[in-house]
Amino acid sequence: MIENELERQTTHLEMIASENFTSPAVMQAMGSVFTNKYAEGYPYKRYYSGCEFADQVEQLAIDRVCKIFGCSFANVQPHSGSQANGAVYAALLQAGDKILGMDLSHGGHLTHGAKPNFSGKNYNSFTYGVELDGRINYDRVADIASIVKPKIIVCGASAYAREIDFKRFKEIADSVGAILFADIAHIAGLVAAGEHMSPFSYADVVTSTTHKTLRGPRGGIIMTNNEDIAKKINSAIFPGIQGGPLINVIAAKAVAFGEILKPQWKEYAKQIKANAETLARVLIARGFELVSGGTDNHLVLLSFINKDFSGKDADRALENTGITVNKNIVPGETRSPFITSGIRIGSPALTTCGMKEKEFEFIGNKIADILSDINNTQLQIQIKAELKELAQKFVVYSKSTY
Ligand code: DSN
Repeated sequence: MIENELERQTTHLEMIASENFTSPAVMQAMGSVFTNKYAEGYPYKRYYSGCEFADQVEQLAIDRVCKIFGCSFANVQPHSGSQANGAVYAALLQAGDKILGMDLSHGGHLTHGAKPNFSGKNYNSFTYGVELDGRINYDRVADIASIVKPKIIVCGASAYAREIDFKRFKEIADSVGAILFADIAHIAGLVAAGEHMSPFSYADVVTSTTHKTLRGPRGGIIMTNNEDIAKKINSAIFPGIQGGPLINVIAAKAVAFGEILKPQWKEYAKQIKANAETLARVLIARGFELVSGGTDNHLVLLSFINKDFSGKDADRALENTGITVNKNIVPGETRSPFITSGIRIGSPALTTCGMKEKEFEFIGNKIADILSDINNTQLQIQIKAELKELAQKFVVYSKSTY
């Protein structure tokens, strides 16, 4: 099954906006002997013996991530982005407190207060969204905040193609005395390179996953410049909601952070944006509708709200040709979350493979060909062969990579 997955990853075009290809060094660290070690606690303050190397590796990950983002405190133990967000709430809120986050159907995340999620069950959650133009209207967010008076405002998104104005969010948070919490899971790799506004001068606390644009192992991180918040976050993660940290994953985070600190990272982040922009330009030129009319970051959100096929249909047609994306709810959605009226397409993984504007222009035109004649299975078979050839020219892993 692992060999089959390797084959799938090297013969398909990976365009899920939240996925990426880690380096073999990151995978080696994840598969290292650190997987055997229990290390409850924090560096140099553990509950088990034999942690001297676990201490060094966790401290290295902390030091590197603080250097990347220019922040003072980091917790690198969250097993995922959801655990990181859960720890922020546990550290700073009481059950029933009000939180204000971006609506899931407008591009927010489950953990930003969606009702089926713990964040919507344990806390009194309210939402803001995007306007008909697909963009956040900050004046409207300010109005909602002034009525709700939340204890925390969450900014950050999973399916929003435009730059997030953290400065404006801080003004809104200050106007109602709220804590500002930025979840930069999707854009962290761009922030690291200065290719997206940084939240660190504005937000009280910042979380991210480590496996999206940061191109590390699956996991989460929490960062802040506030010592008091940092102490509460550490207690919320352990012993609050997690047990033993995954030191092998923390070692892999340290490797990934080391890669981000290299000068090539800036080029990678710039290319992610250039590739997404190329994709947006081609799809618009071919008559497709993009939520917000374009992109400032690593993704485009294609809307079929005015078409007679759904996000699910588009997802399946693209999968038939070897392009992996995900169906996605769009603003003003009329179909169910299992069907949807959109697809989200991202550039980070194929940019890691070395693809540039030329390849994204080619792929954008193929996507347009497929979606313009969505039931033409003959065409899908023909395009699949062309795209497989392209994918195999840009593989990042060899047969011996597991
Ligand atoms: N599942 C992630 C994404 O695809 O954006 C969010 O956690």
